[in-house]
Amino acid sequence: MAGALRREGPASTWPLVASNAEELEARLAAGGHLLPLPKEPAALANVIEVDIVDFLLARLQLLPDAEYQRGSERGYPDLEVGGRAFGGAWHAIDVKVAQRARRSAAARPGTTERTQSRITLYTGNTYFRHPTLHWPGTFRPFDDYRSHADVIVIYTLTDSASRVADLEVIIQEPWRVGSSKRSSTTREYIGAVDGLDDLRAGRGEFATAEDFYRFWRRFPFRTSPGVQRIYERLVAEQRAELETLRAAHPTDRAERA
Ligand SMILES: [Ca+2]
Repeated sequence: MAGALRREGPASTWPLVASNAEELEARLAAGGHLLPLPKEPAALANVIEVDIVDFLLARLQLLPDAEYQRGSERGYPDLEVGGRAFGGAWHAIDVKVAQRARRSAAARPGTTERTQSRITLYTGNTYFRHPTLHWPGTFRPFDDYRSHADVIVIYTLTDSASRVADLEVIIQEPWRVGSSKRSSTTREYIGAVDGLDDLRAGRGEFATAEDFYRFWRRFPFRTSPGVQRIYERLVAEQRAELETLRAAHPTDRAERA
């Protein structure tokens, strides 16, 4: 991902011939065809995330007996994988892109490198809070995943067209890098620890996954009327489904009674 393409450059020369990727980039830059990617962190993160999921999908295509699908823009997860290649169960993979904290001066020894802002692990008041419900924007209830993995991508913001330098990829289970702080003061987001060494080592604030889930499922997140309505609908649907199942298997109920 080298930049955004402008079809007519101020210094275009035609035909434009290149024999490899580096040459293509140099020619496009010389012709003024390359515009920088957005600098705004959420917009840039989105471009990088889409590119990384594309890369993972291309690799998954080569894997026999793998099933996979890309998640929706605002849903969870970004990608799910399953099939025999993954032991038959579904696994959630979410991509998080974060900028290295900017510095005004060179790093002093002993200073902790951080992300510019806290990575968001999950939205706290919907699919995460109610893990047995099939929430909109998700493929299945949260608890139906055998595992959750985050692909965390750290970059340094530059003035180049690609905007990105020193890309570092860290893979962690979300709870392992969980913090007890939110990643936004206005949205219902669960935040990760922000020290790069802690992210690399999986050194979050919780000793176990259970501790992480217990803390954040009790967290007094705000619930908007819209979210409350969806919750009530999903609970009603779940109840109706249960009753249909019971009606279809009356013996189960008799045995239990
Ligand atoms: Ca994501």
